Amino acid sequence: MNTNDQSTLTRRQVLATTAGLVAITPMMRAAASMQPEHQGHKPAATPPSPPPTPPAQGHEGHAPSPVAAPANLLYRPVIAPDSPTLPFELDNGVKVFRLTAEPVAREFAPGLVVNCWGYNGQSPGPMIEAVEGDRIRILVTNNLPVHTTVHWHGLLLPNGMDGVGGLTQKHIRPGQTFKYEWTIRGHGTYMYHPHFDEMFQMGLGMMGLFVVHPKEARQPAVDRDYAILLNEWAVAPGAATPDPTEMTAFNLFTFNGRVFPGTSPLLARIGERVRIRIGNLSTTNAHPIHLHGYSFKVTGTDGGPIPESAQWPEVTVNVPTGATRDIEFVADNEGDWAFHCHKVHHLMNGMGHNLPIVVGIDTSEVNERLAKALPGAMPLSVGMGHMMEMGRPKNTIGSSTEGPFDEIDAGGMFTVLKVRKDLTVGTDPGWYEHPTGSVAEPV
Ligand SMILES: [Cu+2]
Repeated sequence: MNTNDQSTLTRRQVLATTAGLVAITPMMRAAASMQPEHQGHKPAATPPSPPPTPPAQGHEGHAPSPVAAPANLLYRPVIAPDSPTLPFELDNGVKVFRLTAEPVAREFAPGLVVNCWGYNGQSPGPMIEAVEGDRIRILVTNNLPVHTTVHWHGLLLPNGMDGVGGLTQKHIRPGQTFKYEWTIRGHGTYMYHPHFDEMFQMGLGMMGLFVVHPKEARQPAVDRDYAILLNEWAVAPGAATPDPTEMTAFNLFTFNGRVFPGTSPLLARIGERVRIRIGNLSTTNAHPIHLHGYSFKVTGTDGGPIPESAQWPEVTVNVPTGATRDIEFVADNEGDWAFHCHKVHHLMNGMGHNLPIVVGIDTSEVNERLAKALPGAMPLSVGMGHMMEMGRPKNTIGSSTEGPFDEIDAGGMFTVLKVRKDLTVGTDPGWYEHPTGSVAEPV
């Protein structure tokens, strides 16, 4: 299915899932097709999943409010690449969101599908987007075989809405629906996740982004507002279910539940101001996220906006687990710029961990014996050609992708910021065409 078909399907889903409560405007149509979508989510066969939620909306100009409601709904929608935004209904001025906790199958990239737990057929769950001062109601239905709760991470709320199982509320038992309702204070980039058996439930992928816009747009206003949730997973080669008891040896690292080359690019036109919101709910690791070609400023955390006088320039922002960071820059440097975690193991897709280093050693005899004992095993010293002959365990992918010049040696937490003079709405511009004489070459 190509990108355009996806956009059409998506708009139909918007209409179907919101059943007349939300008017779809021409601006929203343009916006919905702005960012190419991978749509990797595959709802599990059992239990039945709700209809797929629509993808994040785009941002060609200030999108008018999708709902006939107060003027404070005017905001530039955030795009969470490869992940949808949760639609809502209005009930007497209260924004009503619905989350269903359930098992889901998530395609991390073509050839790699992982059995997760998540919300509304997604891992991460759909992004919740609201405005400071909103009265919100979130109805959480538990379609898991175990108890759960939802904690609204970083949000300033009444204690009884904080979602800590046993401490501030009863557990949500299988089949039950709980109501969380409060008036939003503060604004920024937040997250949500269970606060019952966190190790198990978050290790299987239960988490999502929660963005709150200020009542008055922050200045300088941004033209593009992206959001990415970081997670790490332990999925044994050949398996499809993560091991949530793993504490250190993770082998898959995702941006919004996708690994490179499955991650969508971030797009910007020359001169646009770009914000990228980065949240981390990994089990253990902080992720130092690095952007090439730019100096940016960290403008906010899940504690709120950082005053301009306290911002300093960076090219890498470390995002601890249980924290968010907003970065901003003006896209004034054309090209295809790598955007990735700087822990080098987090740029690999599941292969090569915990193997002895055998560079420089003649391993031919060892390899033959290993191949007999462990068919499909892949010693580190084999070349790419040899690797293809041996094949790889099922449900695993490599960490190299054909690029415009040579193979790109990356997987995991990696994507590309594509900055262009011109962009066609809804279309990936392809690889950057460098001006003659501007590329490093042999002499
Ligand atoms: Cu990392």
